[in-house]
Amino acid sequence: MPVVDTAWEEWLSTNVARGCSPDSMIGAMVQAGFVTDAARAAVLKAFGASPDSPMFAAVAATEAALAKAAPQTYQYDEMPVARGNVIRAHDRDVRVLMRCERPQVIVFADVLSPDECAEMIERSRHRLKRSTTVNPDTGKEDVIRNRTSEGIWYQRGEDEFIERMDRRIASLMNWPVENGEGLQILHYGTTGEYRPHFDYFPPDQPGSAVHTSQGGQRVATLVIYLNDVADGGETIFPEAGMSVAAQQGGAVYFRYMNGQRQLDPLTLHGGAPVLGGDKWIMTKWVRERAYG
Ligand code: PD2
Ligand code: ZN
Repeated sequence: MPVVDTAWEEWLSTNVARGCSPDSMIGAMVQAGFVTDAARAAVLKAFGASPDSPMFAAVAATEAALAKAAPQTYQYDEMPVARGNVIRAHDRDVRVLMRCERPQVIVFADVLSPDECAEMIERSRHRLKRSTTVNPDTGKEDVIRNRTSEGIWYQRGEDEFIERMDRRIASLMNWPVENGEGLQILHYGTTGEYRPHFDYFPPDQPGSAVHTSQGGQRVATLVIYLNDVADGGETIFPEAGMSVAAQQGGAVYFRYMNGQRQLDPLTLHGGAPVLGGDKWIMTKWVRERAYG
């Protein structure tokens, strides 16, 4: 980090004499690597401004306006998921295949056994109905073209089998089981897809309030693949240039809300069109607080 040495002192006095504004000089020093506090102090000293002078107040006002106007960049804080290559998740060892820091994505293998995947599919097959998405204006569930799949919801802890799945997933995500929504099963036939979207409820859209009133915002998702997809059907992250192939029992985790409640736009994601065979997934969304 630079310091205010004789060369910087000369630069400061020259720029004061040239009639430069304090804001432009502070900006130039920050660009050169100074922290804002140090740059501000050096510039105001060069102008001979005392803390109660109008120049002090004017600089503070400009900084406040800039901070408000600038889009806040998402700060990547620590993920809750445990470190290591194998994670003990409640009753099962889950293998980690890949971790990405920006956006925060983890790919797992063996979250469910082949028998558990088959059981989930068989339980769901006869209960399917066409999936809906949330209309951002009204907050109501709409059947729309963006999501060509059929799905059902299971209540959290609905029976012993579902409860075991809920507990394993909560342990893997390292997030309280009470903060999870009920599991959702989705089935896509050939050509079925889910166009890119965010799983969080956009804060600037009126329909979101209905959904966040209970449990708050969604913070992370786990998509578990219940079958091998013959062709296509990857989970895609277009902003990150990444895709995850659907492999039975495997899963993709992604986290989009940090501890400061910022939301990560790099988690834009979708389900690519299924080109051969069909695709079954089980999704868990988790909230900030207890849900349901
Ligand atoms: O089916 C998928 O891979 C997928 C893609 C994007 C699922 C979801 N989102 C979801 O359930 O939110
Ligand atoms: Zn999604």
